[in-house]
Amino acid sequence: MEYQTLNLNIKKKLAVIEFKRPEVLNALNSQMRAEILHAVKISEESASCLVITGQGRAFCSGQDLGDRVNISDIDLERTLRDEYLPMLNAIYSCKIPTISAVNGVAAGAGANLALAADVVIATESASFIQAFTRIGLIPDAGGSYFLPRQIGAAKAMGASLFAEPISALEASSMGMIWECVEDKDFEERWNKRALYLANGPTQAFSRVKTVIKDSFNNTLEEQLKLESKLQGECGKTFDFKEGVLAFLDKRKPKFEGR
Ligand code: LHQ
Repeated sequence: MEYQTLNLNIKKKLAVIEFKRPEVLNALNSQMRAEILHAVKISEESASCLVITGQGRAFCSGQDLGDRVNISDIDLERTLRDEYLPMLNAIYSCKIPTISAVNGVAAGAGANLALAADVVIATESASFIQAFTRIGLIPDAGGSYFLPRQIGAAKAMGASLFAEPISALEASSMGMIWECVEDKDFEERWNKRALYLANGPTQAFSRVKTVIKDSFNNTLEEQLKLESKLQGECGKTFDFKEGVLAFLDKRKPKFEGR
């Protein structure tokens, strides 16, 4: 598939999706949603880690509000159900670790798309805006799911009602994202993190995702059973043996993802 709204670059087990509509701060239109869905699926099949980032000064400004004619005709329920839902599900349920490298402002559905990834790394000058109520809407694109889980109901409520920009530093200290990095170090940092994940014990990484995400729906007993099952599977991998041998030999492990 030839993409119009993004670049997909897959090299050495690392897939990078870069949004490329900088003139509208990488706002999401219908085509872009379809292309993101496609690119995530391809990445999942061909790489061991996926990074999502934006070209220019923004990560993503959410729904494309540019088309005045279409915006008044738009069927929000259908758009969310048929276009946003599959795209967000693909990111959230992606089998390989995902990183949102938030290079600038992330607003509305753009903020929540970022939060759908496993790890969010933001540059110091980036910000997150639950912009929805500014235009008379509620948080969508998973915002009402991710925010209470990540920052608790009180902060989720304030972020949604006031729709104020939350700086990357604040987002990091309130637990919305993994880390905020100085602008000058940003690209090097996310690349380093992504390569670490792409070349690590990927069998364990995929099970880390399952065990953390499923914990929200499980009792302690169910969770302990799930840990036992998945740890049993990890115990049978090459990477487990390699990890232990490397520890005993006092050397760096050479993981193979099997
Ligand atoms: C844009 C956009 C944009 C088009 C900047 N669209 N052009 C789901 C289902 C269906 C429908 C409804 O919504 C949803 C979910 C949502 O995502 S709702 C929330 C939609 N997003 C927003 O409300 C955010 C709108 N953008 C902004 O508030 C600002 O642009 C932010 C705060 C992101 C950045 O502000 P500035 O740094 O001051 O930049 P700017 O506003 O000057 O924007 C630069 C250009 O980008 C400008 O175009 P121009 O031709 O004047 O240079 C904007 O019109 C354009 N742009 N966001 N979402």
